Amino acid sequence: MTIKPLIILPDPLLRQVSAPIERVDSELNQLVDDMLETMYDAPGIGLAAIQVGVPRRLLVIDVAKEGEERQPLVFINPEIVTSSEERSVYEEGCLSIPDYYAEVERPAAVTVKSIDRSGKEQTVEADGLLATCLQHEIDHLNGVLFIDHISRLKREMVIKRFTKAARSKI
Ligand code: GNR
Ligand code: NI
Repeated sequence: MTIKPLIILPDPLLRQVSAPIERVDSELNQLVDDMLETMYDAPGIGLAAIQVGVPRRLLVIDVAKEGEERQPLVFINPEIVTSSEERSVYEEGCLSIPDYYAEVERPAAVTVKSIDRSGKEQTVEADGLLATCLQHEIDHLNGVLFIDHISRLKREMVIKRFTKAARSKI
């Protein structure tokens, strides 16, 4: 298992649309293990493959509370099949936009169809933090970031700040 470096805003990779996974094999499961280790190390409650530079439709999530047993979830080629009319607001953050947080409104509950790490189809009905996290991660697979759901002024300020920071690191 390896902790992989995280892709940070404004890296254009974060805007790439990830491609479907064609084979669930041991190589893919190696990537899943690396992503879980990277997520736990960060620490974060979710991670999309593109955040470690791999443009494939794969994400991992663990929304277990601190001190509770780990509950790693793996979603391959996930699709939202239903979204609730009800909305909920969470303060979101993103490992690719470190130390920036903002409230985002999304459907309060979603049903997500995907493949698990053994290659089996799974359907997960999620609400609460898991529903928000699933939508945040599936957005990543489509090149969408949580700052795309806030005001344009705030978004442009964040992008400007990270662009300046990246420039000063070269
Ligand atoms: O660690 C994370 N926390 C979080 C909090 C609220 C809503 C979404 C998230 S996902 C984020 C990790 C991440 O960037 N995943 O892409
Ligand atoms: Ni994120």
